[in-house]
Amino acid sequence: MAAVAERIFSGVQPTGNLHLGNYLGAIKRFVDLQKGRECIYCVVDLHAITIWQEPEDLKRHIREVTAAFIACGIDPKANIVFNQSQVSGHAELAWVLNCVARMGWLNRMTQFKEKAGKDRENASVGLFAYPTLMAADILLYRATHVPVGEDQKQHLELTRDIAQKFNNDYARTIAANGHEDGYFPMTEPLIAGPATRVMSLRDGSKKMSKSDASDNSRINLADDADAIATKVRKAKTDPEPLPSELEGLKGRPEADNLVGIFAALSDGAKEDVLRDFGGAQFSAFKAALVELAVEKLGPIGGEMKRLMDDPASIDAILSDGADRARVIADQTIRDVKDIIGLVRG
Ligand code: AQP
Repeated sequence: MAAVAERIFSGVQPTGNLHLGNYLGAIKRFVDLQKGRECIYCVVDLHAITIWQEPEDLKRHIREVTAAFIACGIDPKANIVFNQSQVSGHAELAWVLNCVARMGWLNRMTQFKEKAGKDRENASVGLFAYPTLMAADILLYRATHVPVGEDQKQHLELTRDIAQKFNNDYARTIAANGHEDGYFPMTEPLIAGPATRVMSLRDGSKKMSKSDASDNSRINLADDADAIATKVRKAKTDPEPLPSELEGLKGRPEADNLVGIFAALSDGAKEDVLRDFGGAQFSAFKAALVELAVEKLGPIGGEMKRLMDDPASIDAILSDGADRARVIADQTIRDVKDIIGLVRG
């Protein structure tokens, strides 16, 4: 079976507090990419349990990410939207890829080092193997492109290394089973735009993150207009007015971050924002940013709440998506078994 010409895959973890970084770095791009392409968007719940999740919270967060996908504009009929644990192929292929990936490769992953912190001995094995599960998510659908934020670049490079090694190790049986040019594609990351790495509103050197202890560090997709306004007004800045040229943002991480957020929310570039606000004080710029953020995010939060009031409908969307994902995934698992020499009934 030949690989499809272009297939998009990406995922978001249901770990709560979906934020502006997740939206601008990932979900907004999922929406833009869906036109005319085959897109598979996954709530990666098996990734979430690599760190402790309260069972009741996890269920709610799985539905919340699904609601966010739909509220942001992803069409679950035209695309495949589902949660990872409903398609067993993810875990099956992850095991195979664990046997392809090398310890040295995983030892270099910076996200594991950041998330495990100093207490590495106490981190779950799943957290260490997280990147091979991510490779499995992508390769299970032989996806050609993956829209992600900047923080996932290293994991995408690893996915390519794993795909390459699999294709090399099994070149003979891949060809014998009728697959030309290797079995897995060399998946391309899609990391573009002015907000591929949205930073904390409290510290311009730290990524905006769900797990930051300070809620004021992030704008949550579920925040109402008042919360958005308060957080933007409290966002850390410096005493200088905004520059008129990109060059002037160098060494000013907080200013750079707010300009990037404005640009992404207005579908423009940082240059456009500086053309309009160069020389302005932060008080004026922040007021305009609040207005824009409320205009763009307010309806998303409202729609998420509406969808969350009907969990049965969300579950039906996930179930339908999983049925359609399984058709592709099962074929890959059959192919992989044939390629690596496992007997199947
Ligand atoms: N700050 C960010 N800027 C741009 N993109 C971001 N993403 C995450 N944070 C930013 C992108 O969002 C997608 C889904 O992320 P995820 O939930 O699967 O995992 P994550 O990257 O671990 O998210 P967080 O918020 O940073 O969670 P914690 O605090 O648990 O570590 C990905 O495409 C990611 O690049």
